[in-house]
Amino acid sequence: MKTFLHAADLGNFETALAEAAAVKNDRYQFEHLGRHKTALLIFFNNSLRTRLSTQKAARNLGLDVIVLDVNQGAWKLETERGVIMDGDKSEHLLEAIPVMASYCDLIGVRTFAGLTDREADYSENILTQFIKYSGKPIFSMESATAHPLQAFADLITIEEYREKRRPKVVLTWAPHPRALPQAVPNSFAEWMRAAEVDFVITHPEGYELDPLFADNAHVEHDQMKALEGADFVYAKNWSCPGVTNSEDYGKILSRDMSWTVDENHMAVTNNAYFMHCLPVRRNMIVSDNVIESPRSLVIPEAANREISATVVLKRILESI
Ligand code: AN0
Ligand code: CP
Repeated sequence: MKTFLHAADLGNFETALAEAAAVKNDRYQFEHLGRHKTALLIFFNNSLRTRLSTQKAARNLGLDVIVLDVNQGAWKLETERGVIMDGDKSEHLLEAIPVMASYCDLIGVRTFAGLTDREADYSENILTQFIKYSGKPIFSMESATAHPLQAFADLITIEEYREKRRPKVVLTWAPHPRALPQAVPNSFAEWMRAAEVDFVITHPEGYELDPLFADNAHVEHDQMKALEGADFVYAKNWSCPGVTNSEDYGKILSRDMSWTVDENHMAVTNNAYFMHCLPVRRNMIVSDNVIESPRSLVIPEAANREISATVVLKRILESI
């Protein structure tokens, strides 16, 4: 594996899930693979889970790890070519990428969507430059449009907890005070469409996800109707993807608190498990009672980030 961005990069899900189960059973069994190799994890944005779980995964594989927080201690980076660099940015990504690549064997990048320029975000303009100019395998740790390490951990979690062969999985939009990227719901939709589940998306009008990720997915705008009989409820806020109206890209179109997942919502499900990638704002996205209930999977889901990252880094190490 040379890049990890889309579900297709992982290949067959059954094989990947079997590998995840094997890794979970003995997470150090591939420790030899990373010997004398270094993973560089570059963060343009904040992180708790991705930062910790990916470092842990790298160590499981015997890798050395370097973590760089670009905004804390490094030079401010210009990312656009042709700019006269007379502002506060001291270094260009076009020099920084090959320099950083010279110290490592594989690179993880966290670079959120700017949410102002749809075309720049959906072309993954920063991650693409890393792929082009580093000469090293690149994996997304949430880039502009996708969060595949999260989606893989979600898939592993659903596989572990499903009580029937083909569970009903509902992705529901929920309100949030700030405009958030579409990366998590994009990847979740992409992965669930390829998984053995009945997948339904529910959101207010105007929040349609990009067909690149959600093409032909079943969308039900009536949230309560969508949740009926659900086995898994996956809540997440996202800003307007600008599919129906590109001028609304990155905007907050709804603050409707009736979408907050509470006990009334869970009551119409098939005693569903509750999922969220975290960090989560309580009583905006989900009520205290639901996130604290025995059916809440948010902690095991986060723990599975170590497993998804171990499988992905293992696959990369096997290819270099
Ligand atoms: C980010 C997002 O919604 O993409 C990260 C989630 C893993 N969330 C926030 O910025 C709150
Ligand atoms: N779920 C997730 O990626 O969390 P962090 O933003 O804390 O890494």
